[in-house]
Amino acid sequence: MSRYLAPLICVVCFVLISCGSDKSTEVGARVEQPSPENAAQTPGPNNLIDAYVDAIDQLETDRDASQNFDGMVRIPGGEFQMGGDNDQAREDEYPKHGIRVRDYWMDVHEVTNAQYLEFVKATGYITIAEQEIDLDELMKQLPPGTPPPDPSLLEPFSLVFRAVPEGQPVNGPGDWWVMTKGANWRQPEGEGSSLKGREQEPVVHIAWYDALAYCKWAGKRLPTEAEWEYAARGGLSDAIYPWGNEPIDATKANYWQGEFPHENKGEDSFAKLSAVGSFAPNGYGLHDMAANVWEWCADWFHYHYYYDDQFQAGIVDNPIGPENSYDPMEPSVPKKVIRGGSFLCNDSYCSGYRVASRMKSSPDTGMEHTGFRCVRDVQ
Ligand SMILES: [Ca+2]
Ligand SMILES: [Ca+2]
Repeated sequence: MSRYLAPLICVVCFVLISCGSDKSTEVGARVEQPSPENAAQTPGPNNLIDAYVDAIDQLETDRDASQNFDGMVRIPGGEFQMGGDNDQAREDEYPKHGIRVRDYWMDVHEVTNAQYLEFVKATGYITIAEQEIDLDELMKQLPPGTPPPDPSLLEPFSLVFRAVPEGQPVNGPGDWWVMTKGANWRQPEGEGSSLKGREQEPVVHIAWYDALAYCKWAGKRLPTEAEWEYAARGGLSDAIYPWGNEPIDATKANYWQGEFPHENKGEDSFAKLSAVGSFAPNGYGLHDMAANVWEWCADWFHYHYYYDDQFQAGIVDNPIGPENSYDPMEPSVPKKVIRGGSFLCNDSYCSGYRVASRMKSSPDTGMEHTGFRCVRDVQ
């Protein structure tokens, strides 16, 4: 769900949901227009996107941070087959196709609250979830004549998970995602919550632009989707999970045990986030490539991207994703790729912790289950 579309649901009786676009991995790159197949329907908060990009442009890369390789591992480049490996794979994971990536450095952990705090202290950066909704921009997206929404709907908010009581009907994500005032990376569950004792948990409620801002300061970038999957596979060929083909269990990752979205048994000791590195690393020394939090990638999400002609012609070097976004579930909303699953995933719902599993989200929207990790080019 896009941040600017969530309040609309409260104002008018039509549902517009989800997220935004840019194939370039260059920090601060402008968001491109959506594909022709959805352009006519795409709402255009372009002034807002300009503001997000300008905020990133104004950040300076920190000299010390940009030379710090602590907590990173060099991923040896190579070839692999990208795409689905078992019958849980969804249509957008096919066809499998050959990819070659160069060497790169990657964070061994998801970016933590402590790391993001260091960035914010150094720069004064304010995340999107901490900002009020701009009434003028919101009104541009409403039908002419629509009365302004109640001012309370313009207050900063983010989306927080709430389990659905047993017996209550479930229609979709709107049943368990709650617009929560005051929820942001500093207050993950909203007003009254804090980061005390949670410094080593992954930072959440981070929009794609907020992740990009951190990357610029740290002299890093977001991984491409191909780099992310290559790294998640940890040197294994055609395996389902970062650890191989053994089914997931409570010793392997922080995911959801029980019936989603009703009962989380917490057999892995974590009902929500776990401190990064609480589970064993994969073959490249990377922790939590399966679950804990979804991780932003640089690429636009396009449902049919794997059918791109370039992939049919042979092995492709270092792909950077499609030029446009397309999600058939929400064609009006451009989205970026997120990978790896979260503490909310289980086999009955999304199995997002499979290395090939693809998901997507609006780049202006942070959520309680979405964070990121960074990569850096080898010089
Ligand atoms: Ca768990
Ligand atoms: Ca993860």
